[in-house]
Amino acid sequence: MVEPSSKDISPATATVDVVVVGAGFSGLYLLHKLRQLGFSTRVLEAAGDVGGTWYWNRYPGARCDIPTTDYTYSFDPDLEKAWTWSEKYATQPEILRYAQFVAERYDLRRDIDFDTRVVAARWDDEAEHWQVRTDTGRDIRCRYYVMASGCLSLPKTPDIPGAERFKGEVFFTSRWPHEGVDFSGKRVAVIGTGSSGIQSIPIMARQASQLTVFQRTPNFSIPAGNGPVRPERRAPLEADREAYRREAKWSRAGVPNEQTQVYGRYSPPQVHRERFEAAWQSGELIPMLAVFADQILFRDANAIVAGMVHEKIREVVQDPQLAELLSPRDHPFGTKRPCLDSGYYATFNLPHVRLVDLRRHPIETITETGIALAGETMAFDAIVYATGFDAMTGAIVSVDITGRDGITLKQKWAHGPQTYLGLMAAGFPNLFTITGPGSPSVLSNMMVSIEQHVDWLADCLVRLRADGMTTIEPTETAETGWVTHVNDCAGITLYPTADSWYMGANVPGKPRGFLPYVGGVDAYRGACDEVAACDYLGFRRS
Ligand code: FAD
Ligand code: N01
Repeated sequence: MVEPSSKDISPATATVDVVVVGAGFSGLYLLHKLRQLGFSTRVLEAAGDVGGTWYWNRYPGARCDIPTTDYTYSFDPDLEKAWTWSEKYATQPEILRYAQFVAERYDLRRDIDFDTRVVAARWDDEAEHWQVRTDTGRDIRCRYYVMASGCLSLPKTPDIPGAERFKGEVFFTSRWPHEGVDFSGKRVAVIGTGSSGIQSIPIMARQASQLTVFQRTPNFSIPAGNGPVRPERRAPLEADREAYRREAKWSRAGVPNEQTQVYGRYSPPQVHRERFEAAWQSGELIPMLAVFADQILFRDANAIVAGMVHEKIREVVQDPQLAELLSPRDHPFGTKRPCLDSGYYATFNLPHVRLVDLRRHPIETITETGIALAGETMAFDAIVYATGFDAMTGAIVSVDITGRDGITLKQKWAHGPQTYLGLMAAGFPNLFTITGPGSPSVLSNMMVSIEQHVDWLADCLVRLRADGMTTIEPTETAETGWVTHVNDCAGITLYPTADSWYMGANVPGKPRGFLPYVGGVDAYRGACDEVAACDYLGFRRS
């Protein structure tokens, strides 16, 4: 075991117990935890500071979509007492301040190399360590290597012809300038109507002289009803914080919520309406995803929810044709991540805001001065790409990770990610992923899933140390079984029917397959605990 003295390690020749890629919420908690357990740990982060998602995504209107009272660390009760969220859904600057507060409170920055991108990592079977290469030219060796590199951290490169030609200002929601952007008096194009577009469009519309929204697929969006944290949300937390957090950990999606037994297809319209309105008024995604027990299983049940959202859109958007264009018809509700908005649909009633339906009028090319459709060319001062991410696997395989026998993870995952429990892959000893493909991850409150993975991993390393062992790797049998289970669970739902980033369908050439585990945070936690309790069943340790 390497001595736990990471702060004294010279990065040029360093060897540590654990290298962690990423200083978002995953990397920060991992560093804190491993340090407490006496493992020397170095975090390598491409950004200039901590925060991950909340460092990069500074676009106007960026907020969380899980209430911040839930989207928060729970590992230290004193930390919980030391921080109070100002709103139901905190803004990006506030969440970033929280990450910075955590980094300061536990003195984490001294073990993080910022502005350092990991480009490659190679397993040395004889020495039983990973050799990690960075873009600064400094290498670092470690026994355990953790990709805490984020599920939504690698922006999709624009796959639109002529994108490089445009001479005006270009922005990506996922890489927003730190100094902010003033669109006053400008003609602005926004491409993309996922969560990032839907959050930012109403704010950009307040500044721009003209705002043109290029929509390929309409998305379902729910009014966030933001404001101070509601008393009914605060009360259970304040009454018994420990019980509340425990309930979250053993819930379906990482937030305490009723597990309904009401089936849409077997209940009367009055029940449909009551349950839908209650969920809609909550302004929260998880209740909206659980109006009926069967809404993600059967199209008829799902159509009840979708139809009522369509009604809501028609109530707000004055022009019926526009309302129809904004109404998703191509995918069942929830099979793409629904959005939370503040005034999104009403924005389209403004005279200077225009919606372009890319299904009927595809972009022919981006030009030096604007965007050309068949038969129409529009001039813009700025183009905003809200076009999303190479989700879940992108950041992992963008690092050239070579495991046992010279096989890269990219090669292994060429037809889709293969993992055991979303934590490890056969052929890649001592490599862990946090909230990786095959785990509940993006289908859950990520804070709960991050903490669960970090705790499991930390326990695993402690057990290896206690047992005098130095390597761990899943067996191919266990991995195949888990992948089958992940696919079987997804297969009984409607999720695979949508062209979503959950399916890898947003990135040209990416293999199609449902990436996260849909079996629930509770079932998943149970499986991970059981595997550990059974002497790491399905893993080979030595
Ligand atoms: P990240 O925060 O993505 O951090 C990963 C870090 O790794 C990044 O800083 C990145 O720079 C770094 N990195 C990646 N590759 C390398 C490399 N090769 N070398 C060095 N560094 C590297 N989830 C929720 O549960 N609720 C929400 O409300 C919510 N809102 C979101 C809003 C937005 C705009 C986005 C994009 C995502 C949101 N998510 C939300 C998901 C969010 O990503 C997670 O909640 C969480 O922040 C992920 O933390 P992380 O540390 O795992 O990853
Ligand atoms: O990305 P997206 P995002 N031409 O992939 C369109 C989290 N998040 O950054 O659907 C034209 O959802 C694409 O169209 P289509 C959250 O988990 C949370 O918005 O592929 N259009 C789509 O409309 C979220 O789900 C929050 O047809 C193109 C859009 O761009 C995830 O991050 C806020 C195109 C991309 O939507 C990703 O959200 C932000 C092309 N070539 C993010 N390529 C919260 O609210 C893509 N599009 C907490």
